[in-house]
Amino acid sequence: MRVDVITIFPAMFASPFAESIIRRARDRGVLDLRLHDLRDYCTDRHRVVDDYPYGGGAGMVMRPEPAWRAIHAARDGARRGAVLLTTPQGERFTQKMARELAACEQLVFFCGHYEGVDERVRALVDREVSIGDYVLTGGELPAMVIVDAVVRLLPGVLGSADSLAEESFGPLLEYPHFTRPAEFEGMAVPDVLLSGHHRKIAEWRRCQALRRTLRRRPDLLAQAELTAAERDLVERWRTGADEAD
Ligand code: 9D3
Repeated sequence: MRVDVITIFPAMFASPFAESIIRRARDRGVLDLRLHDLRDYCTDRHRVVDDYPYGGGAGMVMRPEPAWRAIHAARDGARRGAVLLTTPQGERFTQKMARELAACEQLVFFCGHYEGVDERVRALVDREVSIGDYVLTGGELPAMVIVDAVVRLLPGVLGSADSLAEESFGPLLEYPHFTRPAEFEGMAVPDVLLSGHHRKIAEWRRCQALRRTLRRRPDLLAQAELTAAERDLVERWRTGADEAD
């Protein structure tokens, strides 16, 4: 996959894109990542990327000319792809969207800044994306988050153990994890995990996952495929006075 990022802060991407999974994807040639400094697409001497809003008001607007030139320079028409604008007005990013984007041959990110981008730039944009309802300082971190979520889905990026984990990614939260030592700061690992009884361990984990999901993310339980017995269990927890987890 080719990923182009258009930004006024290209240096922000150096470390996140040079470590861990993204680095491995680049080293293996699965990811061809290209950073574009928006200011390089200015034609004025001072490389100005923002201007005052027509109609007045607070804040600045990203000028259309450098944005337009940068997107045209980045987009490779021979590849099936999408131009994404990171903006608080965008559609909420989800794992489903990550899977859709992972099917593209190219993604071009235009990282929003200031109060926003001149509306006419949207003629070149396929999707506007937000990563959630909190206020960040710009669209760079959201672009990194999206690239991270998409690239790990590309074939050949994760090891086989991680890929298996991806396949089993369900609508439930994960069960609690433990490693050695069996007792730590007075806290013991649950006996069942030391028992070697695989069926009981699987049952315990499923039960813990259900319980956690009910307590922390009841919205997820609605979509989960549960057995009749599991539904009963959840119903008893819901109506009973169980300890929070
Ligand atoms: C005063 C109105 N604000 C809109 C909610 C202005 C504004 C705040 C923050 C305009 C831009 C920004 C910078 N944020 C992003 O560009 C951004 C973002 C975010 O702040 N949260 C979650 N996802 C994203 S994607 C881009």
